[in-house]
Amino acid sequence: MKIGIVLYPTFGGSGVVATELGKALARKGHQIHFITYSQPVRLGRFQENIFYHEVAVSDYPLFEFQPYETTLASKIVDVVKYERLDLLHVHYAIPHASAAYMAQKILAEEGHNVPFVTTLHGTDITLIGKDPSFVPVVQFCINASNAVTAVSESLKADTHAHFRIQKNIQVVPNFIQTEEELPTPNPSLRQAYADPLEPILCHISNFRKVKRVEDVIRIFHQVNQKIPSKLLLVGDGPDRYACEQLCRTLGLCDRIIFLGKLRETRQVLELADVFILPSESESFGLAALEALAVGVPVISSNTGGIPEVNLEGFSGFLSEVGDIEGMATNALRLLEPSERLKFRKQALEQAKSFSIERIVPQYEQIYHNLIST
Ligand code: GMT
Repeated sequence: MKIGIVLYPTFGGSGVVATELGKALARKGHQIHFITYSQPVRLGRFQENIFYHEVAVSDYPLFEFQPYETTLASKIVDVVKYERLDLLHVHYAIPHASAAYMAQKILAEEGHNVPFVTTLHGTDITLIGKDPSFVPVVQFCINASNAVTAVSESLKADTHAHFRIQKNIQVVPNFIQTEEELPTPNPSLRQAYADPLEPILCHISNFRKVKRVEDVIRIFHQVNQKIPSKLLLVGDGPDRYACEQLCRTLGLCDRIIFLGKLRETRQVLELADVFILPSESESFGLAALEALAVGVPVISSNTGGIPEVNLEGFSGFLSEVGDIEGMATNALRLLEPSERLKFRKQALEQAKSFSIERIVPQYEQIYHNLIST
């Protein structure tokens, strides 16, 4: 099939999932056309069957706000028409579903029929989407999509709670490449960040309020008082400054390492003993799944779709949002020498239920159903 994937090219989970999906489909022989405003961070190396179409927004002084959605819709029309795409798969409803809808109508006028699948990722529904200034368009576009998927049962339920949806929403969870065996961390890299007996805790996010990164630091503070450890923080965003301040206040500057944004996180995750995800809201928690896939158990909140990914007492532990004490106690449980290997193996086992081989065919089936009707 020839598939157009519309996505955010950034470090956010929706862009990562869309890019990894496109790469996996390309390996299976489909022709993939990524459409977005800059090169997706996970696109990486040159790969057969992959094409990237950049949406360049002109900077006209007349516009106080440049009309990205209009430019995107025009680009989609162009790519569908000249690359003869069979279908579109848009990731994140705003504004990708409405741009796809507009493109579909324009193409229909010219005799091209192109169905589009909308995948809901989370903040497009739970944070931004339900903002009254977006509701009519988001609701309309979800219903107008030819197929709709959500990345967790929790997100599906949230979508029904916030919008009047007539369309069937199919849950297709996010996925990950898993290996048979647990990886061995690169010893010289580990040595660069921690002494041999010091555990490494890790957190990866966009440092937005919803991620509660200050909780990560407070949890780490308690763990570090019992077992001297290191904390690796990956990512950047609005709360980074406050987090750096908190490290200074708690006297943890020599224990916490801010690595900033990284295109590939696997090598860092491989160094970790525990991953912390205390989010306020999370439709899925892709970062937690990426940790599990390298055998790193997860300490998380029990919000949104996280319990579908992190299984209590198996791949890690879950607590109420804001329960710093509980999360610190659970992290210490995972660091017990007698527990470590068991949880590492269970983490990997849990990740395998989201393996790329299991999930990608579910999207292919949706595509087949659409183009054969
Ligand atoms: O994590 C974020 O805030 C970024 C956001 C995005 O749209 O890229 O992530 C959402 O989609 C990811 C991929 O499906 C999910 O794993 C995240 O849980 C979800 N984020 C939230 O719901 C806050």
